[in-house]
Amino acid sequence: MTRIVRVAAAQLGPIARLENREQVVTRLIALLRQAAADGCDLVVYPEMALTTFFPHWEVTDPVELESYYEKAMPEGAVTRLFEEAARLKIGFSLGYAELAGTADTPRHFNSSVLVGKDGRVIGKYRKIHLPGYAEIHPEHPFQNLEKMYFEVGDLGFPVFDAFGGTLGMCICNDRRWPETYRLLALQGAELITLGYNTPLHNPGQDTGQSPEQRRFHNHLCMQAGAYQNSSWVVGVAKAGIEEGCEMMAGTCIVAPTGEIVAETKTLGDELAVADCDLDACIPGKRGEFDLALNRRPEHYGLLVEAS
Ligand code: ING
Repeated sequence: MTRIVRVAAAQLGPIARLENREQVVTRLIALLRQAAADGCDLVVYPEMALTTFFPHWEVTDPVELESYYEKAMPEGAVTRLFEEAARLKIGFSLGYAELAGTADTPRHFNSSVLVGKDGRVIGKYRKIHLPGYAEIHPEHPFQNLEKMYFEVGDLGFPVFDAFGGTLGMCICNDRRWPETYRLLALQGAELITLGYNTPLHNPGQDTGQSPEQRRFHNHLCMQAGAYQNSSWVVGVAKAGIEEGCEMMAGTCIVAPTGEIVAETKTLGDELAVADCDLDACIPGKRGEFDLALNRRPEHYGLLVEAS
């Protein structure tokens, strides 16, 4: 019996700074209903899919800053998304800014949850590779202050038994690091969901790459990760001009062969859908990339790491 998961990569256009949760959730539910009509099992939303990407500027008002974080998942208007998903019997992954810890010691993470067809949270991931910097660069047209607004994730790279297979999550900059995919693949990951908010121009870490090179690198890192770990990769953008910052699209679904099998065409709210046969991972996992048989960390010399 094949293990096919019909996946919708649910790209979002810009989320304005003043767009409230009700308005955003209405957009997410519209995509959810479209995916359900297409017979999808799983919808993958972008990184920070509930708010504007506020690390792009210094937020001086503490009340505004606090408003961007979810104190529970779900809470408030977001509950409506969970209820509709359960009604439609469709699962989803959702990126959001998480407030954790206690009132005395609050903690802030760039997180994502995986939710089953029953509307219950299966698992959570907290972004480990935070790009950008922790201090303001006034000379930049916009910032990337993720190191100021978030802690490094403390949950590792967990995998979850769900949708008939083994799934993992990562977030945005994580996709540029081969360790991300390998650590998930070493635990058997067959489908990796990730969302991203990626400017076409990234000051501070800008190495003068052209927009074309940034778009190329976006697909390169996901296709390589999928191929080298024989896993499906679903990469979903928040795209368009968000509060003056031009964000790339490039939303795509990548097969375990590294080939892109579906991608979006616009910069707005749009689905890219594909049937992801989890058994398509097997030839690679039992052949070229049989990690137990062919990978040799004990012979890598001084660079050998724990994993
Ligand atoms: N954004 C970007 C990303 O990794 C970036 C930061 C942009 C890094 C361009 C390098 C080049 O896609 C987030 N949110 O991680």
